[in-house]
Order: sequence, then C-alpha cells, then structure tokens
Amino acid sequence: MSELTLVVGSKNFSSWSLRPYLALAHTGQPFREVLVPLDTPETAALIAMHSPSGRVPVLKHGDTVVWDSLSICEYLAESFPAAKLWPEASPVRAMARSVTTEMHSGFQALRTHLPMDLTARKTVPGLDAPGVHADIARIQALLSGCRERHGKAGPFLFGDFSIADAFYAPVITRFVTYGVPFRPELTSWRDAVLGLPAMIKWTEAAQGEPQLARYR
Ligand SMILES: N[C@@H](CCC(=O)N[C@@H](CS)C(=O)NCC(=O)O)C(=O)O
Repeated sequence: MSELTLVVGSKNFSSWSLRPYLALAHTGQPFREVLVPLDTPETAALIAMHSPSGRVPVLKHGDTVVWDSLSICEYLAESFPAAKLWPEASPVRAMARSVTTEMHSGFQALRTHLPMDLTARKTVPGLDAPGVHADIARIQALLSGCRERHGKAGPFLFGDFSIADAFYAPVITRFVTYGVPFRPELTSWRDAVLGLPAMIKWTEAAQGEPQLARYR
C-alpha cells in the first residue's frame, strides 16, 4: 500500500493543518508526518518542496499530492470509506458539509482577530473587534443546532466523529485561548474533541515547539 505523508505547519499556530491531521488519525492508517516551522526565513522554501500552492497542509499518497485542508479531508473520506469521515445519511451528510464549508470559507473576523495560538491563554483587544462577536454567536448557534438535531448517537457534532469536528477543532482551541465561554450544551462536545488521542498528541507537540517564545 502507498505511503501516506502529511505535511503540516507549526502545531501551535497551523489551524489549517490540524483539521486533516485529526481526520487522517481517525482513519487509523499509519502515516508519516513532515513538520514545517511557520514564520521563519526558511518556511517558504521548505513548503515549496512539498506544496504546489505554497501552503500547508499537503497530503502525499504514493504519487498523489493533495493540498488544501478540505480537499485532503475529502480525499481521505473517499480513500478510506470504512472510517466514515462523513455521516452516512445523505441529508445529514449535506448538513455536515455545509457546516464544514461555512468554516472553510467564512468567519473572517474570528480568523483575523483570534488566530490559533493553541498553548497560550490570553485576552486580546481583538475580542471587541467588529464582526468577532457575530462570528462567535453564529458558530455557537450552528454547533448547538448540530448537537441538538444530530448528536444523540455520540458526543460529536453528528454523533460519531466526522470531518465537521475536525474543522471546528481549531475553533475550540481559539475559544479556550481567548477565554470565550462555551454554551453549556457544547461543553461535552468540546471535551470529546479535546480528549481525542490525536488532539492530545498534537497539543503536546505544540507545547514543545521551540519557536513559541517569539509570539509571547
Ligand atoms: N485554504 C488553505 C489554507 C492553508 C494556509 O493558509 N496555510 C498556512 C499555514 S496555517 C500557510 O501555509 N502559510 C504559508 C506560510 O506561512 O508561509 C487550506 O485549507 O489548507
């Protein structure tokens, strides 16, 4: 079987990389990881060795190269159907895709003002920036709706773990970092995601990253 390699950015900061990492870990497939430290003079050259877009994450599977976190997750869902990375029922899958792509292409204020800084705990003026409260309110309402309508069978947004959970995992870390309160109905989901073995492993690696001090 072809080897799987996931190229990721610094684990403390690369929200885009965390998503396919969680999805790939969920498939149970063995994979190699290449970590490119972000924001160094060598970053662009190192990423260019792997990525046609000049960005991480990138997945290599034999001769196949897939870039962009959503494309990678879709590729994994197709390649490893037994992992059930999307809900099985078509209407639920459509909902999960909508939730996922809303995160992929939206929430600009949140991205700009509350960047992922996984291991930090801080308050920032960004919390009051225009659009941030609206993004937070929309995310919490959206996720509460998923849990209420589809979360009966398990602790994740659609019961079992899916790509939607992977896409909102970086949001959980943002809320924790910046002290954004979770609605009570979302705390068990938050804890389920933070308790995933892959999430724990990623967080531990982020804690050990050498370039961390430059951001504090
Ligand atoms: N839409 C892309 C965005 C990827 C992205 O922006 N990655 C950042 C790191 S989190 C990157 O590679 N930046 C290049 C750099 O820092 O030089 C995806 O979903 O994968």
